[in-house]
Order: sequence, then C-alpha cells, then structure tokens
Amino acid sequence: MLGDTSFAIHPGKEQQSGSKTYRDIGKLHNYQEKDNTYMFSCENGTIAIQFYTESIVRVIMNQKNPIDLQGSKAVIAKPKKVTIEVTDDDERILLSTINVQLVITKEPFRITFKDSQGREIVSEGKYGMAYRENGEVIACKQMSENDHFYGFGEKSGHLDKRGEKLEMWNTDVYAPHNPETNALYESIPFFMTLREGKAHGIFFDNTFRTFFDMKTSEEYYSFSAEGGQLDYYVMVGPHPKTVLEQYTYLTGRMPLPPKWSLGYHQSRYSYETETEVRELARNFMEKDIPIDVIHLDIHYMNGYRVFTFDKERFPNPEKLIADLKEMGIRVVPIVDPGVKKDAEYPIYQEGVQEDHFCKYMEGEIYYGEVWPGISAFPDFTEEEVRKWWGEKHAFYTSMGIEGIWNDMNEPAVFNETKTMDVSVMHRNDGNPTTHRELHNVYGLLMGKATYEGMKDNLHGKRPFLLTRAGYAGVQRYGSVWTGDNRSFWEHLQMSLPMVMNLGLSGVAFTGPDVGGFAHDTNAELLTRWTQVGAFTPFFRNHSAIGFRYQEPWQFGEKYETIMKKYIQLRYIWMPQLYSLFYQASKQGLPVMRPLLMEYPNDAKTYNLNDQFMIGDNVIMAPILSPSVTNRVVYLPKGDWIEYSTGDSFEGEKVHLVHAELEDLPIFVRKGSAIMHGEWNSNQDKETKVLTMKVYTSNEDGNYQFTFYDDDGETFAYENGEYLKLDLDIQSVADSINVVILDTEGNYRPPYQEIHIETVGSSKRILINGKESNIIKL
Ligand code: MIG
Repeated sequence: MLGDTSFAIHPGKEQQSGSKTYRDIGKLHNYQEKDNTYMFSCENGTIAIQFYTESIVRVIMNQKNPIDLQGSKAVIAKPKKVTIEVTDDDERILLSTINVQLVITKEPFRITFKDSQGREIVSEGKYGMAYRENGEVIACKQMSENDHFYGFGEKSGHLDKRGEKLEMWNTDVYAPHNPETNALYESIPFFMTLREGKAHGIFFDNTFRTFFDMKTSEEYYSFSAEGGQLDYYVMVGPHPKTVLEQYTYLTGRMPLPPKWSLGYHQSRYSYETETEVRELARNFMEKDIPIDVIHLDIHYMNGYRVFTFDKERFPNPEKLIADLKEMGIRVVPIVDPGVKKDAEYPIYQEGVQEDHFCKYMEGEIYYGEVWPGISAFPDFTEEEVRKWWGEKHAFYTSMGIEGIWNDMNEPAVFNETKTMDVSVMHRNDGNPTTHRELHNVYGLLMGKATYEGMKDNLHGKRPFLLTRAGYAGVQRYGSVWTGDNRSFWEHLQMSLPMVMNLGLSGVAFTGPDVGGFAHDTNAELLTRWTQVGAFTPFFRNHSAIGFRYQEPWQFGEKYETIMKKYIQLRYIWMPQLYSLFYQASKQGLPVMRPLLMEYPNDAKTYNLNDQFMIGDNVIMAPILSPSVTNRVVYLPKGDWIEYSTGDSFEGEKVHLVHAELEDLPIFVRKGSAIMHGEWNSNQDKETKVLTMKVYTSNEDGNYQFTFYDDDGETFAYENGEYLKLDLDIQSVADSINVVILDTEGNYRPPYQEIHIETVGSSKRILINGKESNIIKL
C-alpha cells in the first residue's frame, strides 16, 4: 500500500539520484470541522482544507507540527462564510460549494477537485501529497494530455510552460538570460492550467525555494519546496479571467498608478551629473519627444549611500527636480537595500542604534558587500523597520520626488551565493524566521515599506514604485521591470512571453528595458523595441554603463523620427491604456495579454509568443528580427482592421503582413472601439480632445467596455472624483449605436465631450439611439 510506505516520486529520477524518497501523507484516520476549515488527521501528518470563497479552496499539509493557518504575507484576503455540503461514506468524503466539489478518498488520502460541471480540474492519483525527512514537501497532480501551463511570474522561455521545470528563488542574474534561466528576480509561485478551453489556478504559497515540474512525467506534474508547509490554493476559474480575478482577490491588485508613470521613462546606468541630466531633458524638449520620467541610477548618491546626493555631481537636486517638473518630467532615483557600514553615516548610525538591520540569531549584524562596500540590510520583515525605512523617504519627497526605483532587493550580495546568508534570523513581526524561508519575500516587503512610506510622505499624491524583486502580491506596491536583459533580438523576442506571463501572474504593470540593458544596442533593434515598448505596460529605455548610449536620437534622424512617432503614439493611446490600468486595478486583469486569455478555446493561441493583446480587442504583431519586413500573423475569430492602413483582415486565418521599419502591425477587432487622446507637448500632456474610434463591422453584434479617467495623480478618485462610462457599441445594419449604460463619478475632465469616429465602412452614428457623434460629458 502506497500510503504505508515511502515511495519514489519519480521513478526516472530515482535511477539518477539514488534515494529521492518521499513519505506519502497516508490514510485518513479522522477529521473535524471548525469555521469552514476541515482538519484531516492522516497516518503521516495533517491536512487542512479551508474555503476562502465558493471558488477558492486552500489545502495545507503539515507532516509534523500542528497546521499553521497564518500563511505568508502574500495573501490579504480572509476566508469568507461559505455554505458547504458534506457527504461522508466508507470510502470517500465529498465537500461541495456551488462552484466546486472536493472528492476525498480516505485510503490513501487523495483529493480531486471538480468544477460545477463535474469536470476534474485538480486531481491526485497514484501520487498525492508527500514529504521527505529533510523537510521537503511535494504535491503531485494528474496532468492531462491537453494541459497548458501559464504564469509562474517572471520566467524566460516560451509562454506555455508545459515541458518545463521552474524554480523560484529571487536571484540577480547579470549573465545573459537564456530560455532556461529560470530563477530570476521575482518569485511568484502561481500558475494557471488551461485544459480544453477551461482554466483553473494553483497558488503555492510557500516562501522557501520552490520547484515546479511540468516536464518529468506526462502523467502528472508536481510542485515542491525545500521546507515549510505544503500550502496551496486552488482557484476553480473556469475562464482565464476568472482565475486571475480569484488569484488577485487573494493576493491583491495594483493601486492605480500615477498617470505620469504610464508615460515614457528614460534611464541609464548612469546619468552621472546634473549637467548631463539637464542636457538630456533639454534634448527631449527640443526634439518634442514625449517623456515623463528620468531615472537616476546609483551615481547620484554620495559613495552609494542611500538617502544622499553627491553634491559635486548634483550640487542642487531640489532645483534640478523643480526645473524638470516645469518641463513635465519627474525624477525617479534608485534606492537599494544595502546601507553602507560607515560610523559617520546617519542612516547606518540609526540603523544600528535603533536595531533595524538583519541579524544572526546570536545577535551579530549580517554584513554583505554591495555597491557602497560592506553594508548592512534593513530587516523589512519587521513592521517597525518598514516604518523607519518608509519615513526616511521624506528625504526624497521633500525635494519633489514622487517615485522610487528599488533595485538589488533579492537581496543581491556580491558573494558566491549571490545573496544573504540563509541562516540570518529575521524578526518577522514577532515570529523569528530564517532567511532561507523569507528570502523570496525580502523584496516584496521592501516594496511594501517603500510604497507605504512614500504614500504617507506624499500627502494624497500617488507614489510610483519600480521594483526588481518580489513575491506573489508585489502588484500591490510596485511595477516590475524584467531586470538585466541584453541588446539581443532574442531578448526582445523573449520579453513578450515574459511580460505576458507576469500579467498572468497578477502583475499588470511590467516591461523590459527597451533597447536592452547590457551589450551595445543598434539602430534597428532599438527602433523595433521602441515600437513594442510603446505598448508594454511599463515603458522604459535603460542601458548599462560601458555600453552605447541609446536615447532615441543616438542613431540619427531616420531612426529618431520613427521612435518619436511611436513614443507619441503611446500618449495618443493613453486614455485607452489608462482605462485598462483601471481594469487591472479593479479585477487584476493584465493590460498586455496573451491571445489565449481572450480566446481560450482556440488552440492556435496556446503558445503564441510573438503577438500580444492590449485589452480584449487589439492585437499587436511586432517585427522581432533583424532585416525582416514581413511576418506571419494569426488572427483569431472575428474580423480585423489594421490600425495604420485601414485594411481588413479575416479572422481564424494566418496572414502574411508587410511592415517596413516604420511600421508596427496593429489589428483592432471590428465592432469594437478604442479611445484616443492627443499629443500636445511635454509641458502640456493633458488630453483636451478625446476621440472614440469605432471599427465598424458588417456583422450585427455588440461590444462593451469601460472608459475610465480621473486627475491621474491623487487619491481623490477614492472619494468619487473620477469619470467612468460603461459603453455598449451596438452594430446593427447600417448604423452604430453607442449606448451609455452607466455614468459614474464627479470628475470633470479637461475635455468636455467625446468625439465618435468610424473606421472601416461608413455607418450612421447614434448615441443612445439618437443621431449624433458627440457624447457630451
Ligand atoms: O549590479 O544600479 O538591474 O537596472 O542599472 C547592477 C545599477 C546594479 C542592476 C539593475 C540595473 C541597474 C544596475 N543594477
């Protein structure tokens, strides 16, 4: 009997590595229920099943200790009161809500989740939940022939992770990212399975080093951790969008970012002096290239001491920041966690005197080498430390800074292991825990400290945070860029599935370094990358020290003109993008998404890596290779219009599309609409004329969407200062009827009306049934 003995989890592996044996949880002895939580005492440990909602169920296995229901800091939801029906017979126990049924066999203990249609979604067979004597825990779930896997946070490689093994351990990887570099800066142990057009999700809330094996067997996949409890949530879906809503219900959603952070960011490691920064800004002004943010990398600091400016390089930061603000540009400085060990440096003094740094259990401060030299690291697992760090940001906000860039927060340390000693004992709000267990949340908690501190210091203005490291839930605090890529075409290609999978992991506000960070970029690569960047949620051009400068004008006028056009296009699309950011903040849905999210029944979309969608009706098909001016585009169901040519394309077909260097193929679904603003100038980025472009269709049908706007920089929207229109575009015969289903909010935008324009065959335009093409607000 399996349950009685240890078993080899992977027969194949066993041959290779000898005795990788696990002990199965074994058979059920008895169980009890309290507050929607069922505790099953089994032969080799305890299993808890806890209902969060009718569609979200948590399972915990603990082999030794009593079950700990607390969970990591990733989950912010509390279990709701859920009606559960229980059936118990000799062999099985059934636990059912209206949306899910758990079939639990007793000997051995195995769980099968079925959705409301009776389809098996997560099920166990020969193997179930198990552990090893060294503390490793594992869950094996049956895999079906048609399973496809997405999410897993920030991962290189392709979109569909079937056939891959993935590892979560926040790591600073400067070496070129390749398709198998899978421990990167972020750990988001969440994935979505698409099976026969229906989706469900699993969030493995374990902050140790974790592994996902969707490769070794064709019969089952597994997820495992080096230690801790086997603690995971099953989200029943059934649509990819519902899975994401469920996952972000648990781990939270992005607060609306300031609108300026959706603009174009220019960065370099580093713009080293005030003079250089001023000249950079002037160039953008003179060339009329839109820009919202200039990042200051580590050279702005005095000896890399955080919360300082080097007064020789930057003699008057306040003035610089104020002058740039006049031009419509914000400054975002980098802040690393390492605090220089320097007895005369106030931050270090305070950190030591007030006991804010990470320590060993024995009481010694942990020191590691980073940019400033030997440094100590704030213990962000402790509330008091987070508060201290957050308050320190008054240094920046008092100078007019509204955004912070957190780097090196894996934390990265210059040593063999690349990080902090895993035996460091974090204070963890009264529950001391080793770095081995909390490593993956260090960056998340630094983000929390920074975001909350900035928010307090900004008195009603929205802060912007960019972070490199994170864990599930990072979307609550910051946007994420994908770290140190290179100026390779392959990295441009890889950035698409990477950003899409981040979006499918609850993190909507992401993007790669446009142009590539390390290595010398070139004119064509930068141009093509800028076209893509104009539509990635986070849009920043960033390059590394020692490599070619890559501002949009560095390669001559021909390229500059094209890049300028696309950066301006970003601003023209801003009302559309902002509405999608609003949707992300409300429902957790990504701004940039893979086609499978909208077409889960279309197998051609399941591993479509070189196209992406903006919202639910626009498909981007960028050119991602050198010297190429033709590409294949797959268009799913529907009819489509190419954005710049106005040409019509049939759906459910593959097309060969031509795109010169200045062209980015964009397809808008017929019958749908997009909102367009305008580009004025850097000093005046306000949209005063808003246009709704309706792509006419010859088919009858309707398309619903929500347009959202507000002041873009304060939290006044929380008190009703916003404009929200629920619109229904109805295509009937020779007319388009724009029906305003609902208007909400008190915000008075700078535009007073929305102009409706049709693209495609000409049609009469009606608003709420009456002939007109202007919506008065
Ligand atoms: O070890 O601050 O990913 O964006 O420019 C390099 C210098 C440290 C790594 C970041 C990169 C940044 C760089 N940092």
